[in-house]
Amino acid sequence: MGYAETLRGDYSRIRPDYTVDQDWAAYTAAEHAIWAQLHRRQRALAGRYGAPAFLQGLERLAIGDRIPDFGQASATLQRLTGWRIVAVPGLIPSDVFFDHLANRRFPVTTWIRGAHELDYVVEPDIFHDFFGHVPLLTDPVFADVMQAYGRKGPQAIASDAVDLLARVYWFLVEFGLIRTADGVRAIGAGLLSSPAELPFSVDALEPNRIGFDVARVMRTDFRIDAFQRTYIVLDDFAQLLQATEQDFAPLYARLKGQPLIPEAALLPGDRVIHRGRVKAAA
Ligand code: HBI
Ligand code: FE
Repeated sequence: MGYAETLRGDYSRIRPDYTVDQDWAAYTAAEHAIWAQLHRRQRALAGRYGAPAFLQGLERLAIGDRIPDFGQASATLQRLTGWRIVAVPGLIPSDVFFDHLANRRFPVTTWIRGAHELDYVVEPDIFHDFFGHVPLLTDPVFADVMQAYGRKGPQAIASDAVDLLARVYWFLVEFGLIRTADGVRAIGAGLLSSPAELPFSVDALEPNRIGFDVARVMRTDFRIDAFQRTYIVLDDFAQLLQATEQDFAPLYARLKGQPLIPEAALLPGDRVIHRGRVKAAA
């Protein structure tokens, strides 16, 4: 009991699967104005720092200056990748979250942050969930990654390995980068919805950027209250899909109980990726 008591959304109307109605007509003009402000700023930054697949998703979903209607977005997603959006009041239990993803339903929070907290909110709101996460669900390969992640939930719960699995989500789905012909670009929703960390993740000299290795990711510590010290860089989405579809049981057995790699550490086997332009292979 008490799951919702410390959380910010309204959990009084949840169904057994923690979904609610979006009730789009109930958003006020002031709430749409906050969305518009966040959207304009973040779209401009995404044009420079976001991955091409993310930018294409913004266009395909016609994300604009009003709070999106989940029904309309779901119709577009259904057509492109078979996903749909379900409205939730905020954070939901892990097993329920995994089950939605496993069935190609992406939970999006209904409430929007206030004008006094435009730069950062602790819990995900509709701007983070929708602007940050939903565009990449229009990409067929990334859409399969998200379902594969959800399907891993029950085994991770049974093996007491949710923390290992959740680091894949953290380092890739929330804070991931990808190589492009123009240099590294952001794919993570935590980056794409953040005005400060998005440019930092791509341009700053301080953080490590290392090539993707799923065991390395599962063993790496992270912080939730400051910019990341290490970003993981994908070669492409197929690399992540292949990793996420493998059997994690041997990995869990090997990694459980091992100490975490400190968040800023570099290891001998790490593939360090320069933040600048990636040279095409000769
Ligand atoms: N609930 N709404 C919401 N959004 C999340 O990203 C989320 C969640 N519940 C659990 C959760 N994430 C993580 O604990 C899992 O990815 C492990
Ligand atoms: Fe998120």
